[in-house]
Amino acid sequence: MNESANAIADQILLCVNSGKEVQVFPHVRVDGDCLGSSAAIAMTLKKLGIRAKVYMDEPVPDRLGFLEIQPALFEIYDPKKIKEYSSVQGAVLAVDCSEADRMGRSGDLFALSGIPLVIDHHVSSGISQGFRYVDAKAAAAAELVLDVIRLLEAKSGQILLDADISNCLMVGLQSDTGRFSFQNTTAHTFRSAAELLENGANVYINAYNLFDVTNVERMRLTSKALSNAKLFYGGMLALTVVTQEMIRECKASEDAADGLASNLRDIEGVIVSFVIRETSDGETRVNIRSYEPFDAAAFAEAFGGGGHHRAAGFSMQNMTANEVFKAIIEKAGDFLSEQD
Ligand SMILES: [Mn+2]
Repeated sequence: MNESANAIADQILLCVNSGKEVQVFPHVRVDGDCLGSSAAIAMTLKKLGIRAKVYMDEPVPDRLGFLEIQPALFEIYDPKKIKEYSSVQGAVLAVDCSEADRMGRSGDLFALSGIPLVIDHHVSSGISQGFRYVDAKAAAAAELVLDVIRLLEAKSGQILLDADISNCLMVGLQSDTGRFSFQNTTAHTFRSAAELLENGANVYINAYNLFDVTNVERMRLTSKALSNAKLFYGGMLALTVVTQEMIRECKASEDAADGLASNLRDIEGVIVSFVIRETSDGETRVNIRSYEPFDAAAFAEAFGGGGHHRAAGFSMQNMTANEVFKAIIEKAGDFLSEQD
């Protein structure tokens, strides 16, 4: 087992009976992996008699509501309460992200600690402060959290993994592996999944809620965006734009365009797909999906974003969707020609 995983477990155990809180930080715009993994570790800590809370930038999105995690486990970060939060701070733990600037406003609270703990699987060039259990080969942060939970069990002599915790981690695995079908899925992923199944996780209900359930509004938005999609570079690049007007016309929710980039990447011959989306707060957000050898993370980094080799994204504050469109097409030319 990795030395930093060991150190993280030790740091966490220092908080037992200390009255201090382990503060868990997912990234902004939570997904199934970061929410499931954050909730799982917080629930585990409570079983150890440690105060623990997940500091969220925004409430749990509707599409992940099926997890039915106890609301008391979450704190919607309020910048005015930072003194109160910091007075109980025992340890800070970033989950599925490595740095304060991925956390939104709650990053200020995370940054107060001199020894941050990190459990992450993103390609990251970040700082080396604190204890970092980072493995870019792990399919999901949930795999790494499971490792840490097993260490906590060994060190405390308690059985901690239960059905609820297992299911939260399973949601992480299923989300980040596209129900065990992406290239990141390894034998270790399946071993972790088997362990979680044995402990009461429910793959079937999760899969329905994560991947299958939809609504008419979302269907309409998806079909509109897909029919507007354009192909470039001899069909290697697919791109579509989702405007606020389209979202309004379809009466769809803000996150209804999630998953579109994967649909576009499925077109035969496409090696990279982009979905450019106008958000209600005036940003332009881009989701990227790719096939080998196109490095989506490197592409996103060129625009100040990041992610994984096959799935990444970035946001632009002062550019319209159209301007971002043009910038992407131009930049992609360099990327695609390098790969010949
Ligand atoms: Mn993840």
